[in-house]
Amino acid sequence: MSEIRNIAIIAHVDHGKTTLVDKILHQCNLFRENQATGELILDNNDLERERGITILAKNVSVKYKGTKINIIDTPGHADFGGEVERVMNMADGVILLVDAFEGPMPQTRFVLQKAISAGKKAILVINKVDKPNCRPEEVHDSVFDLFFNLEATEDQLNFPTVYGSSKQGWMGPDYKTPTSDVTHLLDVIIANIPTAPKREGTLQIQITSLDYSSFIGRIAVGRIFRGIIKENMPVSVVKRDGKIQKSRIKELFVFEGLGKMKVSEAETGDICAFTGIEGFEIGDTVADFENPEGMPTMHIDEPTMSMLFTINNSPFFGKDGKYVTSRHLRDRLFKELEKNLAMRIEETNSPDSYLVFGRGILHLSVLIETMRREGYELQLGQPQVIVKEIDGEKCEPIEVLTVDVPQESSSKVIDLVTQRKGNLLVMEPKGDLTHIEFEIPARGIIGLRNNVLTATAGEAIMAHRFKAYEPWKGYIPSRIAGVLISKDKGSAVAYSIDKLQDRGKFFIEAGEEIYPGMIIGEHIRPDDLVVNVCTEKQLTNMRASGTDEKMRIVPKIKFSLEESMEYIQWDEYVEITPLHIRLRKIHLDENTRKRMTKSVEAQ
Ligand SMILES: Nc1nc2c(ncn2[C@@H]2O[C@H](COP(=O)(O)OP(=O)(O)OP(=O)(O)O)[C@@H](O)[C@H]2O)c(=O)[nH]1
Ligand SMILES: [Mg+2]
Repeated sequence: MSEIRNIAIIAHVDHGKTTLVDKILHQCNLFRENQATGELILDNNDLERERGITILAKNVSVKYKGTKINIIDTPGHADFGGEVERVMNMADGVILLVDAFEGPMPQTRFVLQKAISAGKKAILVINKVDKPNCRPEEVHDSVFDLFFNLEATEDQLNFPTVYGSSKQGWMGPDYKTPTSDVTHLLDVIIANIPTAPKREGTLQIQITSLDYSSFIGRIAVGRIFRGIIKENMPVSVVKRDGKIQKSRIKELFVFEGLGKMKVSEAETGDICAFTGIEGFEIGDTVADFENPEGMPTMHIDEPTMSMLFTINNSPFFGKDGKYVTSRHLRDRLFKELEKNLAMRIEETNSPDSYLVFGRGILHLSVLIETMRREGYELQLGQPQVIVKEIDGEKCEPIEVLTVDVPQESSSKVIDLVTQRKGNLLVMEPKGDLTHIEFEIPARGIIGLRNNVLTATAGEAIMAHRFKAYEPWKGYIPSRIAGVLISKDKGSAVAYSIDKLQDRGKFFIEAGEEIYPGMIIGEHIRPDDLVVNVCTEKQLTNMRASGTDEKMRIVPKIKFSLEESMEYIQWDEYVEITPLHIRLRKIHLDENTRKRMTKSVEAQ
């Protein structure tokens, strides 16, 4: 039996975790010469590839100098932080990766804190030392301070540091002397991360994550804490509430390379995947059939945000979607619950609408984008943060927000953030940028990114992370600008758009089909304006050609799905179809809208 090391790679978003895991896999010769190996083979679903982010944690495994190293690649985006905390349970140590320019960011702090309090040993990798303006020494010092502030033990403070460039495929002891591969890091892992202990006794595995296959369905994944697991073995499942269910393991797998290998038996310390347990939940312990002993329950993240999902009832419904009924919507959402651990659904008074709870805008937008691609049509209401009553007081989620901007734009950023009840905590130079930290209600962050990017000509780098629930901070101004709303149904005409350009910026272009009540642009003033852009100009007193050439229409503003979700207000929807993302007023009729606004204002 070989030795096993279990290690999780943790970091802020985009610091290079997946690239590093890829390079380790290559190094350990998992790819035959002729095999096509695209970049980032690990980010293997479509959305992960397109966006260049990891959404789900993944297990891989390599053999190095006779030792089996199980590596868990984790997502860096804050919305998926709960996943990182959970899967870290499977590891005895972590690689904390930090970008040699950016240094520790909000999510670095969050994941490191979890690792330290779970007693994990860490290896620091300062990555991206190939970046021209990087500052590895400063970054090393600030990471050391971070360990210290997070109350690391003596042993944890004594972490080894490795420098390198995942992208260039090397890791070494010194950032000024590139090596030719990543073996140095592998050696540091073997030397510093404890061997997975072999505990004898009856079986204990806590189900920590799940894998999903469209053939088999849900596959449980967990680390064998004690004992041995065999295929077809009868087991007892200890549920989170202590209830015991008799069951039987069917197929058993361990991780090998990028995939899973079917085995008849797996030993203590290894990470395995298995089928056969009906209706399992994360945190359940798979234990001995006769004398089951449960393991301590595991913390599972609560949702922080909700959105109304409703069927599409716009005048254009069903034009390009395959699945448009409330039945379709309901079935698809409930199916998602099987594998989306941080999601919840609540029914509403209407059979057409569901409240969907998630961990943030990105968490929900990944689901929505997936549904679009599958052929669904739906509409979304304004995202709402989850407010709680704590000791009789109304409390809301507060986040830590960091913004790195060129110095000349810093005051604009501070203005925008303080308008939304943000509190300035830190402001310091960082390379040729200014690093600013705030505390701000999560409500205030929705829609902020767009404004900050506009104010800084796209140069700001923003990141935020949940801190705590705190007493309600009071009124926060919502979107300042009103919108331009279409009066008519038809095809937008260039001439009419041109005439209205001084009224605002358009979200549509000539030739686009629009309907009454659809939001087609942003008004330069705070109130909404109903406009008609479907009429052709009167050709009679003008020469038809000639004048057209004078039109200079500003290109339309094109929102991403997330930007649309953050843009809309309480009386608006985002309409999602496989081919279009449209914004609209919930009440398409102008008079109904006026009545609604009056009655809301009266309240
Ligand atoms: N210059 C430079 N770029 C790198 C390096 N490592 C990764 N990158 C780039 O950084 C970007 C993010 O890399 P990923 O490996 O996807 O980062 P990640 O940490 O897995 O990101 P998430 O999973 O979304 O948290 C990609 O564009 C990489 O090419 C490096 O050593 N140097
Ligand atoms: Mg990744």
